[in-house]
Amino acid sequence: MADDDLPEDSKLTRSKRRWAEDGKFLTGHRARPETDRLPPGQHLVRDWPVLDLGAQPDIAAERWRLKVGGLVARPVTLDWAALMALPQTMLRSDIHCVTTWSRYDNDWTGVLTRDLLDLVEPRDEAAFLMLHGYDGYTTNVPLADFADRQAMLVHSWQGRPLERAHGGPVRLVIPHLYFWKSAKWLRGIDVLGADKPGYWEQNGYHMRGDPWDEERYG
Ligand SMILES: Nc1nc2c(c(=O)[nH]1)N[C@H]1C(S)=C(S)[C@@H](COP(=O)(O)O)O[C@H]1N2
Ligand SMILES: [Mo]
Repeated sequence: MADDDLPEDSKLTRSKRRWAEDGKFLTGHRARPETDRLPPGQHLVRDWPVLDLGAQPDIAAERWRLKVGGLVARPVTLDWAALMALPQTMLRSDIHCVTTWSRYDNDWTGVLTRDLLDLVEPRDEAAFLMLHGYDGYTTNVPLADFADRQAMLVHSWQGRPLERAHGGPVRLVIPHLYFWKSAKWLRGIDVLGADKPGYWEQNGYHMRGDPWDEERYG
């Protein structure tokens, strides 16, 4: 059946298929044996360290907004109710921080970045994103990494609301990249055609940050 015959609500399916054909979602995910679970140079911790620029914004869920704009067909500003109205997903994943700690088996609840992308529909030229936190933090990420199957906008951890210190009410989690890419207190996403460095990237950190390739510094 030709694309033109599809009903209007199949537009998203169509754009997903197109992205798949373009290889936009091919992030090089490899199935890793358990012995490869810990990336090189990392050690395991059981607690969950807090790392940020020092100011932890106090954003009540009712006041929280996420503005998504740039190279998208449908820019949106989500509030808490709109986020909760999107499909909710639970995923377990590991954290790898560039300061060498890793933490296994974090149970996250939230919205898959793919479900957000379905809503805003990135344009063909879209290739990178800049993520903005309420504390002024920024970090850049390729669209393909943001769209990874395990990446999500998270509001709960181990079944409880995400603590303010860890980026509550809503943070990003991109488990296959170093944790500095996972912006806390998420308030904005700019979809861009070209890459540009965020806060840590301007200070020498790697533009992509793959832990298995030890992309720590640029
Ligand atoms: N908004 C915001 N997000 C941020 C940061 C920050 O300073 N501000 N720090 C990053 C860094 S360097 C790390 S290691 C993780 C730490 O998250 P955690 O405090 O929940 O462990 O958040 C990342 N996201
Ligand atoms: Mo970090």
